[in-house]
Amino acid sequence: MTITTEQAAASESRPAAAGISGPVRSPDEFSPLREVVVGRARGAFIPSPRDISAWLALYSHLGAAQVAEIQGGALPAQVVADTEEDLETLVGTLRGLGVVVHRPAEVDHTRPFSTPHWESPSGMYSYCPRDLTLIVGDTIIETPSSVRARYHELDGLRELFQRYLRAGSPWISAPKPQLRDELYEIGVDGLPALGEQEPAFEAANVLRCGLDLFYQVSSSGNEFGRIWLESVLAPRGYRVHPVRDVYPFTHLDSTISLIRPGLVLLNPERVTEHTIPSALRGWDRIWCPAMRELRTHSTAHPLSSPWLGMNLLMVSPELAIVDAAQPDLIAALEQRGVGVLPHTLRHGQALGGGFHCVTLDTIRDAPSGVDYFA
Ligand code: DAV
Repeated sequence: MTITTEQAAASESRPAAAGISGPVRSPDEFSPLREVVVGRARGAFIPSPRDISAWLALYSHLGAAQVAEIQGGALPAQVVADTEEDLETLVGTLRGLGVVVHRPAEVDHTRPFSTPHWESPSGMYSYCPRDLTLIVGDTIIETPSSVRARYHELDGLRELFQRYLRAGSPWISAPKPQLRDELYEIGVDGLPALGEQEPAFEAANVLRCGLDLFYQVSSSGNEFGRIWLESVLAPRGYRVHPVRDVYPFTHLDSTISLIRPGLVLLNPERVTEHTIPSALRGWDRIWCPAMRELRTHSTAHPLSSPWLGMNLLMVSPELAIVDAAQPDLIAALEQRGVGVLPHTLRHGQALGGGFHCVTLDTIRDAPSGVDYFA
């Protein structure tokens, strides 16, 4: 029997045997979840803020004298063990709901590397798969993080993305940033800031809602990064809405959470009536109740604020995975008819990642190209 070129091409584009149900398809933050990546803690290394890109990303609210006292380093064994256990519990819940769960391959983030412009004494972690990869509809987009230590972080997801590519998913990357010293500025306040020399942003600066994306301009995403993203997505019919002057520090997902079409959760310390992105003004709002302090402080310098408690994962428009330590938020969601599965990440604040951060939804049951703001 002879095989035609078409048949050969078709067999090459079939999902490679293991584990995936087809190409990626995740156009929003809330449609029923089918496939997801859950991060891991093993192999993590917190980069030293002596590197200005790490200072900017992790401690940009602290002055030079304070960061001089912060050592980077491997996580204490107990933090790794607790976190692996909490992530396993999350994986068990998701699998119990019928969701296919992938994990990043093990990567040793303690290894140094360099480019012609700088040396990084280490990598960082595979704890937050949300941070560096943006799934927009059927496409995998690697984003240009401004953090030198994160340059090779996606090594742990390469094999998975190759499987999706074989299944037909376009997989692209922003121009690899050079991350030269000139990209980082020291403001008049003595604190580091992200410049505009080249496009730089992390995927977690973005929230997706069908044809609309919200892009937070902050120390982890510059205007040039927004321009690059728009250059790729606008010709495909997407609108990229800048979110400015809301939260200068880092990602968007502890400031705004899209719960379901027509319902948004807002951080009352960061967003006001005047700064709600105009596209979301017609939606019902939940102003997030004050956060209870998270239980474990495994470090003097946590990588995120207590607002990490509003960093939730929507499993469907009716079901959320939320920090068990935030009963007021859970009650507010339940009042709006959103069911909650309370979960725990004991060291989430220390490691800078809640349930949205530690996951990357690759397949949701959603039609593509929905205009939620028509
Ligand atoms: O402190 O609100 C959380 C970062 C989540 N990716 C914060 C930042």
